[in-house]
Amino acid sequence: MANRLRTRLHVPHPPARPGDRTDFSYLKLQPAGAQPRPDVKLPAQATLPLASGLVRVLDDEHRAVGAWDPHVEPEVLQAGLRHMLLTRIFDERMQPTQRQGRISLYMRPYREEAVSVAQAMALRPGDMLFPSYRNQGLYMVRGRPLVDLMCQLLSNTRDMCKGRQLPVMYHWRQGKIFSISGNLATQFPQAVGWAMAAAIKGEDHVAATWIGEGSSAEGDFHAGMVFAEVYQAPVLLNIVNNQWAISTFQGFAGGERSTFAARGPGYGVAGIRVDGNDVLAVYQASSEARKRALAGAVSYHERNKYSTKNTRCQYFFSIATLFTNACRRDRIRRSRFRTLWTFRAILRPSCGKHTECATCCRTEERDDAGIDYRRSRVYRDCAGEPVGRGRPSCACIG
Ligand SMILES: Cc1ncc(C[n+]2csc(CCOP(=O)(O)OP(=O)(O)O)c2C)c(N)n1
Ligand SMILES: [Mg+2]
Repeated sequence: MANRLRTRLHVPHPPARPGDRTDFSYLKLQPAGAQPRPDVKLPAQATLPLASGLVRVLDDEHRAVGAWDPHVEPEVLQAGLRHMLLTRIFDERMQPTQRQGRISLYMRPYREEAVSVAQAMALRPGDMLFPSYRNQGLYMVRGRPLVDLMCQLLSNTRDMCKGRQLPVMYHWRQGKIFSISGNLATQFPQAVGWAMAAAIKGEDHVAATWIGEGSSAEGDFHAGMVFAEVYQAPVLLNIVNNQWAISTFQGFAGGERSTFAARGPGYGVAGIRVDGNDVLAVYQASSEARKRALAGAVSYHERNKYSTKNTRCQYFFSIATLFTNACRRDRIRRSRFRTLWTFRAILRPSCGKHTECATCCRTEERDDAGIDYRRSRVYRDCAGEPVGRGRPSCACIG
């Protein structure tokens, strides 16, 4: 009896606790250009090396290297940069607005811009998108006016959801962006269902969806994967792994011993793990995933981004994609193109000092759009004085 075996419950241990120095040394990375680019019709089970490795194009000197370099035109790169900066600027205005108490709920796309922007640019306008709350970049690429997103966040009279949804649960029927649900991961089976319907109708469109790595622990994730594989639905399934899921780390979602992308081949869905901070890698992987989706094969794609606290992954197939953003650096800030685009070029000037000044959030469209500011609380300047319609930007700079 002395040698009796006893089971032992394993509870994943987070690499750091609040206040500790963040340590991402547990992440398995690969240098840029290290991954080969196989044919898009590679059998799903043979994609395991892609799903366990990491596709990167931009090296540490910001040079594009390796087989996954999409060799896109400079105009495309500039458009991508503009969309990412617009997303960043939008976020940097909305986050303080939420902290001021003017928005009841807000979720940041901060440092995850490339995930949405690059994939939206690789997709076609007819493709249907099923986002999470951090995919504001999709709206930037598809051209939704910022003022519409702001009004939804502010729950004012021009809220597209008419007050029936929480802030950040945007949608856009004309832009083919499905509404966000507060119940995590519901978009996974919804995207698969849309893709199945598209296949029944013989369309040449795919669906794409994004969930966080924490959400991938939901049952909806597994249901979506099974249906996608069984019916070879033309859908790109992305798991965006930012290493955190409100208070818990990725270990509790099943990311302790293998990558999220590696789940794909187990379902019969091709998987690929991509650096989600690498806009070129995401763009190329998404283009290939789209081709694979339309060809009727299944792929599963993960993106991993780790920066200060955030890493993202995504799945796609031909179905699914899973990307992984895995670069510590913030490429937007370091981009040498950054000087091309400033706040002033995109939004109206702010006072420069008072970053929390609500009127600094005003855009050209706001006055023209005929919004009823009386219902919105965002019409005071940083000194607390009411600002009437037509006043130029922040009262601090007159
Ligand atoms: C079904 C369900 N469970 C729990 C929550 C509460 N919740 C909201 S966001 C979140 C964390 C999600 O983490 P992750 O999927 O990694 O996405 P991230 O916020 O990191 O992008 C949780 C647990 C919810 N909204 N829905
Ligand atoms: Mg997360």
